[in-house]
Amino acid sequence: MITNEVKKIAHGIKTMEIRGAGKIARAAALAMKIAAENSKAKNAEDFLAEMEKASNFIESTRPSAVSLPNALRYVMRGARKAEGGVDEIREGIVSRADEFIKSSEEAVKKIGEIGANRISDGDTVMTHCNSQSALSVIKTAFKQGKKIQVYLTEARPFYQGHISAREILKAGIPTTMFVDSAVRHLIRDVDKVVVGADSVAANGAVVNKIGTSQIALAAHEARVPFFVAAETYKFHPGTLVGRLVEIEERDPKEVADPKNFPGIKIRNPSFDVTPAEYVDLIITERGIIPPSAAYAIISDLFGWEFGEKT
Ligand code: RUB
Repeated sequence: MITNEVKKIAHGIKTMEIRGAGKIARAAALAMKIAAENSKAKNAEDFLAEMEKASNFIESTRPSAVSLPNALRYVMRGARKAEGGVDEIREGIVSRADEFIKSSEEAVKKIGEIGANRISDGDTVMTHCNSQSALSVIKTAFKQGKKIQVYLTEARPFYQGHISAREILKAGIPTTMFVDSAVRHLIRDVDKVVVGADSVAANGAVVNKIGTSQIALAAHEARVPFFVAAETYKFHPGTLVGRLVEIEERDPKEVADPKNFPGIKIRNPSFDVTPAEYVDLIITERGIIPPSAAYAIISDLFGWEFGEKT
């Protein structure tokens, strides 16, 4: 049932109070759990129809992070696999939602441990936007005693860089922030770049916060290793059958009020695509992979999808 609490979560994702692909996915799983627990459906068919409706409603909030539909499908699979009536299906949904939330939190931690092995003492690490997985790598390396510093962008127009700055400073890591357009100028001071991902395509291309592909380009030119920290639920099954990741365009007012520029058209793409050739490696909870292994991850993890509902 789409309760007020479910609506609140969906609204939170849409307005970016809840943001970042991992947090969005966990919030979606929680919303499904709440929807299942509050359903008044009397039979399995009605219950499943209600859950499908809730899932579609939550999925419609933001289009670029595949972690959202992947989390919803993971939870809904619990319902489809359950045998019996409403109670059994409800239990299937609730347990899969709990399982997703727990394992996705563990994945972020694991990515930190694995990724930290690629950070050296004395490194200056650049990051962009606010990615829990990328920050997990940075914070874990620092906790291991590596004397690192962080360079980070503001991430205009939404300034998620400010969120990262506060988080990194709280961890006690020396931090320098600059405008997004300073990346090419400052990349010469950087040893490694670590960013997160909203979606990873079968060809190894990475969708992440707008500006990521420019950083990758600058890093490539300056021979600075470019790492992507991404849980496997950020890999996009649809890309295996030729679907494209939709790039969200947000309200132009986040950039500037069009009223102040009569006649202007303002665009606000929120994500961009970094081609695989600019990505040195992807740090997943299953280990470090080259972007060319994205196909194998997707077919291994999501192969079942193509025999079922995609
Ligand atoms: C957030 C963003 C993050 C990824 C990964 O964009 O691009 O880099 O979502 O984050 P937005 P995480 O602020 O528009 O949601 O590693 O936390 O899942």
